[in-house]
This record gives sequence, C-alpha cells and structure tokens, in this order.
Amino acid sequence: MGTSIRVSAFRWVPPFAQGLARDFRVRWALEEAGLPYEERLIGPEDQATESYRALQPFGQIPAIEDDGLPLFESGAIVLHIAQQSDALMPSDPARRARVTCWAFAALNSIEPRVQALAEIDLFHADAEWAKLRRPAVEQAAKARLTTLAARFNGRDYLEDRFTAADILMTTVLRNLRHTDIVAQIPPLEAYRLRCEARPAFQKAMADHLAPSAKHAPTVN
Ligand SMILES: N[C@@H](CCC(=O)N[C@@H](CS)C(=O)NCC(=O)O)C(=O)O
Repeated sequence: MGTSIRVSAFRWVPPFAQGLARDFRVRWALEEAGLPYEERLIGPEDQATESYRALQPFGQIPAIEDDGLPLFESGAIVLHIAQQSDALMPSDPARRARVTCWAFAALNSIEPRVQALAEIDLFHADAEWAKLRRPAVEQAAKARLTTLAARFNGRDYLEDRFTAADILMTTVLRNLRHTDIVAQIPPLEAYRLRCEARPAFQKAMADHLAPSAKHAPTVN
C-alpha cells in the first residue's frame, strides 16, 4: 500500500464545475478509505507540460501519484483506492467483480447519456442544433436512468452495501444537478441523497470546494 498519495485538481474551476470536477470522486474514495493525501493544484499553464502529461496523458484532472506510481482516469483511480480498502470493495473475488461491473456501468452505460445532456445544457444551450437535438438526448438519459432506478427496488446501494461503484454512480448522477431529472425518479433521488449524506462525501466536498474559493478570480 502506498505511503503517500498526491491528487491533482484545478486550482480554480468555474461555478458550474464546482462540486462536479472529477478530482472529487478521488477525494471521496480516499476519505471513505481513510487514506490521507496531498493536493497537487494545477492551472491551464500546467496541463500541456511534459511533467504533467507524464501523469495524465490528456492534461486533464484528476491524476494521482501513489507512492510514486502515476495513475489517471478517475474510474481507474477509484478502483485502485478501493483495492486498498474493505470500506470500498469486499475482498471476495466474486463480489469484487460485481463492484467492477457497476463501476463500468456508471462510467460506460450511464455517464455518456448524462454527459451528452449536460454538455448541451452547459455549453451549447443557445445553439440551434442543440435545441433540435436536446429532446432526444433527454429522453435517452431518462430512459437509462429509469432502468437504473429498478436496481434500488429493495436495495440501498448498487450491491448489498456501499462500495466504490456508488461513488462513481453518485457523481455521475450529480452531473444532472442543473435539471430535475433525478428528482423526478424517486428511488434514484433517494439513493443520491443517501450517498451524499455520508460523512466522507461531506468532508471530500469541503476539500474539493476550498481551492476554488481561495483562488477565485478577482472581478475588476
Ligand atoms: N475520463 C476522465 C475525464 C477527466 C476530465 O474530463 N477532466 C476534466 C475536469 S472534470 C478536465 O480536466 N477538463 C479540462 C480539459 O479537458 O482540458 C476521467 O474520468 O478522469
């Protein structure tokens, strides 16, 4: 197990991304696992540097260095942390494989549809093509989320207890916070709120928001 973990995050993100930027997933996992970490705060000037690209080939956040081991992709990082902590991943191989299924489901079956809608709303809302495309994108996201909600019939979490997959799924659902889509699906809303009520979520969120508050650009 690594003795020192460093997590990259942006020094400042605009309000629409505060609470959503993906370093949060990693911070939350580390809090649940009880693993201390340091921040490596970066800005746009760092993203294309050779030293940062050695950590994150696309210049994005997050990346971590775990005792010198560079890792990127928030899903891979969360699963790596989970392997070090029973709080996030059971030790039984079959149960681990189930958690991995749900981690990929969050990132590969749910996130693309959620992200497609969020990108239209946050970046292209006024474009004519976006107005034409949005209804179908919204419908596709809602359909996938309604199917997901059935998973919570008689279950509080994706598996029989909270795991790393719930961190990924909750953070994916949060990308629709500018809409009432999740709130309109009561089992999903209850699941989101249940996960967000965890002390580790709260602590990680405070630590995620702090740099943007500290480094907010001054208005002239
Ligand atoms: N698939 C990557 C996506 C990472 C990502 O999109 N990071 C965003 C912030 S949440 C970023 O760094 N954006 C700036 C950029 O792409 O230049 C992951 O999950 O780690």
